[in-house]
Amino acid sequence: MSEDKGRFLVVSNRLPVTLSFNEKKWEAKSSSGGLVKALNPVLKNRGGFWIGWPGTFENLKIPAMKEILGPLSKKSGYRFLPVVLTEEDIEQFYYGFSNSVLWPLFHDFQTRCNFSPEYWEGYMRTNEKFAKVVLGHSSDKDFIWVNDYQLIPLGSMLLEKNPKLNSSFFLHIPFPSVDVFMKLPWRKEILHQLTCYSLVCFQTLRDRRNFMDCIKTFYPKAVVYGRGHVIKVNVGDRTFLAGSLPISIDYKHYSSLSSSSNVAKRAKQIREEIHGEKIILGVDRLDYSKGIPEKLKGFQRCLESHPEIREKITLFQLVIPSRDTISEYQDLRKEIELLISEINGRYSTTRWTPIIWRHGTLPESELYSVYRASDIAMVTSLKDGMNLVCKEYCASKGKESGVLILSEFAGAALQLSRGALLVNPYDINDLSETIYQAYTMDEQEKKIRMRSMRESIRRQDVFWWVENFLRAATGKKLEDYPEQEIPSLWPGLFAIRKKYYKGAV
Ligand code: GDG
Repeated sequence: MSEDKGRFLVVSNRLPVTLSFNEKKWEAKSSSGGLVKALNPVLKNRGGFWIGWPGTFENLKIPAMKEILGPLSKKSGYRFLPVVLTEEDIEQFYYGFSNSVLWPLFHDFQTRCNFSPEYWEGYMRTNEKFAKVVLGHSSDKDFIWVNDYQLIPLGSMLLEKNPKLNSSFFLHIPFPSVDVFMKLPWRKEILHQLTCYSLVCFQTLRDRRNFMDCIKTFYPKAVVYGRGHVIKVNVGDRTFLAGSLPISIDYKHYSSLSSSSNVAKRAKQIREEIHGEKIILGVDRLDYSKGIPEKLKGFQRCLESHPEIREKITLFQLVIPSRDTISEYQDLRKEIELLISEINGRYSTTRWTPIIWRHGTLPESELYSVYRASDIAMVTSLKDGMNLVCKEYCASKGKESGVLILSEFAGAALQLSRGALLVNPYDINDLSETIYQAYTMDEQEKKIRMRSMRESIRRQDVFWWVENFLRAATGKKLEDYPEQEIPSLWPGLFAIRKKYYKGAV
C-alpha cells in the first residue's frame, strides 16, 4: 500500500524493545507484557510505526538509533520510533500520574492514589513529547492507534495541531464507576480528552457503561445513537464512537506452540520435577491489583480445611517483576515473600514444599511448558482490564485438560464464565472451596468446560480484536493494510529533530 493510502501507527508508553547502553555498547531486549504480545502479530509486515519510549535515558543519537533499531525493525516488520524522555518525565508521567494516580484509581484502589499536581503537569508535558513524534510521522490518511492510560491526552493534542488526524484509543485497564472517577481532581480534563478520539474503546461492556455514566454526569445533554458493542455519542461540538472489545491472544500460535514436542517434553519434565500430584499455576505481574496475597491465603485455607490434599498439590507461582522503584510494589513483594515463607514453614514435609515461586520472567516456550504441565490455573485479580494469562492457559491445553479458576473482577470473566470456576478473590473461603472443587473435578467436566473456553478464545482471538477495532474506527479491515516494506525513518525524524529537539535525538 502506498503512503497516501494510509499507514498503521501504534502508540504506547513503551516500545516493544528496551534499549540499554552497557560497556560502550547498545543492547536491546524485547519487552514482555500483554500489549506487545497482542500487537506484534498484527503489525508485522504491514508497514507503519510503533512509537514509544525505549526505556533508556541515554542520549540516543540518530546513528545509534539506526544501528540498534534498524535490524530490529527489519526483524519485526515495522519501524520502531523512540520518544526521548528524561528521568523527570518518567518520574512524574510514568511512576507519578500513570501509576500512582490513574492505575490505582481505575482499579478501584482510591486510597493508594497520590494526587500530586506535579504528576499531572509531568503527564501533560510528556504527552506533548509523544504528540510531537506522532505529528512528525503521520499524515491525515494514517490510522493512529493510541494505547492505554498513560496516553489519554494524546488524541486531544493531535487534534489541536491537525483536526484532520484520525486517532483512536484503546484502554487496556478497567474504567471505574462514576463514584470512583469523581475523586480524580482532573476528571473533567481526562473525560474531555477521551471524547477527542474518533473511537474510544474499552475491554468490556461494564467498563463502557461506567464511562458512559461519567459522560452523562459531565455532559447532561449528551446524545447516544445506536446499541451494541459500538455506539455513537454526541457531546455538543464533538461526536465520537464508544466501543467495547475484549483483547485476546494469537490462539493458533500458542495452541501449536504448546503441542510441539519440545514443549510436551519439557512439560513432562516439570511435572516430574515438581513433586505432588497436581500443580496449580499462578502467573502474575507483581501488582497489588493481581491479588497474589489473596491467592496465597486461599491456598493456605484450602490446605487447612482439606488436609487430604497436602503433599498432593503444589502451587507454582510465577511473579513478573514490575514497577519495582515504587515503594508499594517493594512492600507487596515483601508481603508475598513473608506469606510464602509462613505457609511453607507450616506445611512443608521432607518430600513436599507447598509453594514454589519465582520472581522473574521465563522464555516463552518455558512459560507454555509450565502452562501445559499445570492442572489448574488460578487468576485472582482484585480488578483486571482483561487478563491474558487465563486465555493463554486455555490455549495451551490440547489433549490434557485443565481447570481455570478466574476472578469475577477480571474482564475475561465475562467471556469465560461458562467454562471457568469464577471466584470472589476477597472471599478466602470461596477461594479455598473453589481450589478444592478444581482439585476434585472429574475429567468429563474438565473437558467440557475447557472446550467451551478454548472455542470462545479461538473465535475471538487477537486478530478478531484488531479487525473489529479497525472496522469500528475506520471502516477498514486488517487486509486493507497489506504486506509492505518497512517505512523510511528519515524524513519525519529529521523534521522532528529540527523542529522540536534541537539535537536531543
Ligand atoms: C494489561 C492489563 C490486559 C507473564 N510472565 C511471563 C510472560 N508474561 C506475559 C503473559 C501475558 C502478559 O505477560 C501479562 O498480561 P496480562 O493481561 O495478564 O496482564 P498485564 O501485564 O497487567 O496487562 C490486562 C492486558 O494489559 C492487555 O490488554 O489483559 O488486564 O492489566 O501475555 O504471557 N511472558 C513471558 N515470560 C514470562 O515469564 N515470555
